[in-house]
Amino acid sequence: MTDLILVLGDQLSPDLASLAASSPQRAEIVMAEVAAEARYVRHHKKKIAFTFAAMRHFAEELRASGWTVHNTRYDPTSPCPDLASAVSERLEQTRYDRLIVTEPGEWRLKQEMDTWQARFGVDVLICEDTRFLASHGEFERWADGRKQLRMEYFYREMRRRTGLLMEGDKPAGGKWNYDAENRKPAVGDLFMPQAPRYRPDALTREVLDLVGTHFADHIGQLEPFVLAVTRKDAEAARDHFIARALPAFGDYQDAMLSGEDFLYHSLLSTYLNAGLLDPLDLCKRAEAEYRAGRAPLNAVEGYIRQIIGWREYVRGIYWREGPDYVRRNALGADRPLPEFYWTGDTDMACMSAAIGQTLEHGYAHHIQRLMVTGTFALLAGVDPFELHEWYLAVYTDAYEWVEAPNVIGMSQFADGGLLGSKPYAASGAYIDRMSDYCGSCGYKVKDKTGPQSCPFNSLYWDFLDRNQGALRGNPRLGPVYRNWDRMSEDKQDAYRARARDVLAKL
Ligand code: FAD
Ligand code: DLZ
Ligand code: SF4
Repeated sequence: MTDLILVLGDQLSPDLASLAASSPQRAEIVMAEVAAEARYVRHHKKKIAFTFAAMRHFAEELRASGWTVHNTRYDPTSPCPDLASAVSERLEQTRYDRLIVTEPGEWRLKQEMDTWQARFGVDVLICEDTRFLASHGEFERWADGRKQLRMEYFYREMRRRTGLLMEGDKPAGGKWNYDAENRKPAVGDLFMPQAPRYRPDALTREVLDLVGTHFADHIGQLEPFVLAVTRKDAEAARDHFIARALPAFGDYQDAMLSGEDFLYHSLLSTYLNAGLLDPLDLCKRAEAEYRAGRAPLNAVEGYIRQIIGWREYVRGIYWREGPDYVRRNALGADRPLPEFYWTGDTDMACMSAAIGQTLEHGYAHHIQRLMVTGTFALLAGVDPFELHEWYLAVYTDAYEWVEAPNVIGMSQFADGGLLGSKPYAASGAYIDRMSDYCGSCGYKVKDKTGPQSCPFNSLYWDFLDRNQGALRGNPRLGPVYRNWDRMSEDKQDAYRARARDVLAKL
């Protein structure tokens, strides 16, 4: 046998570059469920179960296509607790001329793999991950020499390159971006799409038993487990979204509603990131709905922008900025992450809802991640690295390449404004406008200060006050600081005092 191909838990794609670099006649595949990957953060139980179950089903899929696959199942007493030892064990058992991998999605593994050729004494071929639309080189060429790396301009390049929603060289409908139409608050409605549920088969049940036994110390609820773990079911989830939710995706993209954990979101990031779905194929299917008159342009453009725009752009930033990106802390925030992020046990209705559903499903949608749990941590001055580890652990779609720029950059402004021109700081009024949470909250969103006032209100001004050195010169915050300056000293002190109380209770 000439080649050994290592396939990782988020590389479950038949057209993976490392598979295309060899063939079933020349290569064997190794896949390994290992403690190091399952435990490097306290991953949600559903995330571990999803990964192991999807890996096992993919191993079957590969075998059916003629590949020989060695997939080692998780065993807490295994002498191979990490990927390197799993590879090394195979190299000891059989002579291979080459080890082939597709580059991983995190710096820590990439740096390790760069040492493998010397360490194992075998040629190592690390293939670029062609499942993304923009290669590293293409992103670098776009970014080099620009003063600001604005997602919007990158996105337009991607529209031109893919031809998605283009009429010749013009954007469909005459505008590139229909975001302004996508900020409607939602109202409960009996006909809202229900998230699809997939019944675990025997292979998945074995994994659920294993995770229940060996990862009881990890966070989150394991059951009910209804995620798709096969390509076929992930494709059914994709078709369900396109038929049921896509037409209203745009209108309610930023909305939050008590008891409705998914609204009109696609719930497909977990499948996209693990390789069960192909991003370009998904976007083409969404575009076809617009062309057929079944979904409006604001919905389809908004959806496609998230995928060929944001998803590709944050990945470009992650690899461009290097392994220390996750340690950036431009605002010097150092508060420990409040314990209630791990339990959901807080009187703030918005935080309790976002964290509660995160612990239940391993899922919260974008505005909950950005404007609820993210904004609260930003305002409270939570250490961005601790927060990053939380986001990486709790979401079933989380890998550093996509999680870190969203947390360190977009949500916490810890990279000093690479991703966003100003921090996503907001008072309770934003959450009140976009959700129905405040109606059932013990705090009063209209109260600015005082013991019942919404914590977001005083923390907002306290955050701006505390961070004047870093933020006052930001042109987009000029009007906000002018409002602060116009306030009486008594009012400013009342905000500071209430913020002190809130922070002391954390
Ligand atoms: P939809 O609302 O249906 O969006 C469609 C798709 O667009 C998603 O499936 C996703 O693939 C892509 N997308 C949308 N927004 C982004 C974005 N900002 N960055 C990258 N892709 C995007 N996304 C992850 O995939 N993994 C993460 O670990 C992750 N962490 C995040 C942390 C924070 C603080 C924030 C603000 C956002 C994070 N996101 C992350 C982006 C986004 O919240 C999720 O992609 C989305 O909520 C997934 O749910 P969905 O599939 O229903 O998305
Ligand atoms: C997330 C995850 C988990 C929980 N377990 C494994 C595993 O046991 N084996 C494996 O190959 N991959 C796993 N993964 C996904 C990896 O962590 C992921 O490939 C890296 O973080 C790079 O993106
Ligand atoms: Fe959240 Fe404040 Fe509204 Fe309560 S009042 S739900 S804390 S925004």
